[in-house]
Amino acid sequence: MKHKKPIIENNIQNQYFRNFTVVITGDTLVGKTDIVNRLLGKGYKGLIEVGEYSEKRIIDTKTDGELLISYNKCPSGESYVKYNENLYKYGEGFIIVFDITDKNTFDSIDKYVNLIKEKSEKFSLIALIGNKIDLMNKMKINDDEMFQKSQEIKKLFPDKRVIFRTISAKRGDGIEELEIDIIEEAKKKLKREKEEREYQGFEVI
Ligand SMILES: Nc1nc2c(ncn2[C@@H]2O[C@H](COP(=O)(O)OP(=O)(O)OP(=O)(O)O)[C@@H](O)[C@H]2O)c(=O)[nH]1
Ligand SMILES: [Mg+2]
Repeated sequence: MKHKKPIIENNIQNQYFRNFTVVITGDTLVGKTDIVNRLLGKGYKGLIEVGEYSEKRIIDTKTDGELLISYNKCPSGESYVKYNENLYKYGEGFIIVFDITDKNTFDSIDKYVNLIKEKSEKFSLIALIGNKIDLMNKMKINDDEMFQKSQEIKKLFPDKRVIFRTISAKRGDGIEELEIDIIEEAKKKLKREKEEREYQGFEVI
């Protein structure tokens, strides 16, 4: 008869399994920096920050202990193409941001979706995010277009989780919901990898 035995915890291995890498991408000035600030609980700064591309946060969940979520902003500009390709490669959750007041940023979505398709090796979540909903009166994209776009992405990745939300980094609308989506996905990843380890026989004698 087989018995379950607790895994001998290896710190490095454990750290790896408890890390979830989120990549935030989208055109310049759509609000990526402000969204990350919000997700980190830093509030809204309304400033363009330069030179800070990766941030981390430890979340203490009741059931799963500590979970490390890293938020990696894709910097804008030609000189960061290689840097961003690397982020795409390791990204597990993607946030594609567009500005609801700027149609060009919406039209760029396909570019980022294609990059995920080409480069990403292990993602499970895409969050399509329309930012600046506080400027509703200047909205340049209608609800139908946004819905259609999210459906297109879903069709392209039928086995992944694709969500669509409109938010305001300025007011904080929709940030909590977005964070819940990310944490849920990170927890699923932990569960999946634990099951894989069990399947490989690490936990069974
Ligand atoms: N009205 C409004 N303005 C916002 C919102 N989020 C960001 N902004 C403004 O949009 C501008 C750009 O925001 P950033 O967060 O720096 O944009 P970014 O996507 O990080 O831009 P890059 O770093 O150049 O790629 C700033 O002036 C912000 O104040 C929002 O929800 N509502
Ligand atoms: Mg920025």
